[in-house]
Amino acid sequence: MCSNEKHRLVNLVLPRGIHISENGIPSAYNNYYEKRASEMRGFYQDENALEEIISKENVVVYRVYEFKNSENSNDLVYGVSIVAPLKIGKEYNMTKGHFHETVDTSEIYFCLNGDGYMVMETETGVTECIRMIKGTLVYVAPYFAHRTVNTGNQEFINLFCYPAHAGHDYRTIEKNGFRKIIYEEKGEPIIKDTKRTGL
Ligand code: PAN
Ligand code: ZN
Repeated sequence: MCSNEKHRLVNLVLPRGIHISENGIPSAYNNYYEKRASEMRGFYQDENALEEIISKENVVVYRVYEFKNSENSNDLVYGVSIVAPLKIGKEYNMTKGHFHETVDTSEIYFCLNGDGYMVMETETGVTECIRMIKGTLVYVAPYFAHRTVNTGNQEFINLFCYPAHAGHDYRTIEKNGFRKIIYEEKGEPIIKDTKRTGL
């Protein structure tokens, strides 16, 4: 079978161009989700500070707009995540973070706005925290759990793209947390070890 015949046998997904405006919202997407403060219980160090935020106004802490066409390994998922500028006690706001279920898949993030970090670690304790400002590209290598942290005072907006068969394992981080967190000290973000260091 020649290659131009192959596509007739599968459901053909058409190429697509979208526009991402200044506020990060793509002109088209087929999946949207948001996390409110109440869905982040157990993720931040200061539980009381989180409860205070929830009781005042259960704010949206981050939003994700994406295109997901399939879970095929030859396909890509792409979209934008927007992390609100917010501190929970002294800790900067962040995404939950995850390993990919297919743990040897990688991902690209490209910062469109704001100031923050990509916090990454492997199961065995190799850690990397990379500062991201507008224009920074981060390659999240295979085997690295990853989360974005907003250390600035604007929305932290990132474009992401990953293989469609990657899948998400949230359980490991939910249970163990990351080994590094980003805290505010004297008005500056610092990277701190959590109780969970090493293996
Ligand atoms: C991103 C993330 C997105 C939200 O699409 O899913 O930034 O973060 P959480 O998934 O940790 O809630 C990605 O890394 N996908 O693989
Ligand atoms: Zn990911």
